[in-house]
Amino acid sequence: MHVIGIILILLVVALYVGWIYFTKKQTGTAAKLEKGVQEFDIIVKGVYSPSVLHATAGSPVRINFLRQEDTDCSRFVVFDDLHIRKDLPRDQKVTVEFTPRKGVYAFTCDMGMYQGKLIAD
Ligand SMILES: [Cu+2]
Repeated sequence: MHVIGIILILLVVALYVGWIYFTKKQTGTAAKLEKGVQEFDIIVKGVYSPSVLHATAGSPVRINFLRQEDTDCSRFVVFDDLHIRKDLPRDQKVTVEFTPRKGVYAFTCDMGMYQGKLIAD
């Protein structure tokens, strides 16, 4: 009986630690606040960096993309759920603005090779 109790306690602790680890991994890069707008700067070069953004739902977000490469792959950034597709000319800041609801907003290049997401909660 004692053994089962100890196993149960260990299981609960393991689940708790796993949950903390999981939610921490999901957190992503925090915004800098500019007059109430949650602002992010993303460099597009081989990947989106940062690629995971963490925002507060219900307040506006501004994502600034700066593409520092010539490869055609990353020429466009697409937010499928929002029906946003933007051209990213090299070395020009391109801004995407929206107000997220609670959820995850994925963004990719046209072919889905570059991947990023904004998590709003
Ligand atoms: Cu691509």
